[in-house]
Amino acid sequence: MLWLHAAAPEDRMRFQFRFFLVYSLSSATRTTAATQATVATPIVKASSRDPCAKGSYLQFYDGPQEAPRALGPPICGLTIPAPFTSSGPWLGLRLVTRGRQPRVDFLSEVTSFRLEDGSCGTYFRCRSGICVPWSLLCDDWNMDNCGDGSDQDSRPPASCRGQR
Ligand SMILES: [Ca+2]
Repeated sequence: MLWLHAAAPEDRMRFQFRFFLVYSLSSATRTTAATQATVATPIVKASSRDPCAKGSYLQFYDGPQEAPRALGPPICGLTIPAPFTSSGPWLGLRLVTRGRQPRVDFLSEVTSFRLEDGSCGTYFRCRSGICVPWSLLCDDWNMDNCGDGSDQDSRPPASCRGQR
C-alpha cells in the first residue's frame, strides 16, 4: 500500500489520473503469439460486487493509516477515473494484480489542498474555490493543481507568463 501525505495536517489530497490502464488479459484460446495479441480481451465486467471481476485493480483508501477506509469502488479498465480526494491528510493507494498477464500503466497528478470558507490564508484561491499552495502556481510542468486550470492561467489572479 502506498500512502500519500499532505505536508500540512489540515490539508487534504487530490489524486487525478492523466492516463489510466489497469486490467488483466483473459486466457487466450489460441496458441500462437500473434493471435494471442489479437484475441486477448481485458477482463472488465460490470458487477456491483466486484466491478473488476478477476482482473487487476486499484483501490483508494482514506486515512488515517491505522484505520484506512476504502474510498470508492475498485477501479480498473481503460477509462480515466474521476479524481479521488481524501477527507484528511492521508490518501492510500493499493494495486492488486491478479488474473493472467496484468497490464498496469498510469500517470497521475497529486495535489494537496484545503477547503476554506473565508480566506485561503497563505494559500492561493482557485477559481473552483479550493486553496492550493502558492508553490503550485505557474509551474514549469503546466500541472493543473486546481482542477480547473486557474493555477496555470495567464489571466489573473495567477497571471502566469508563457502559459495557456
Ligand atoms: Ca500548477
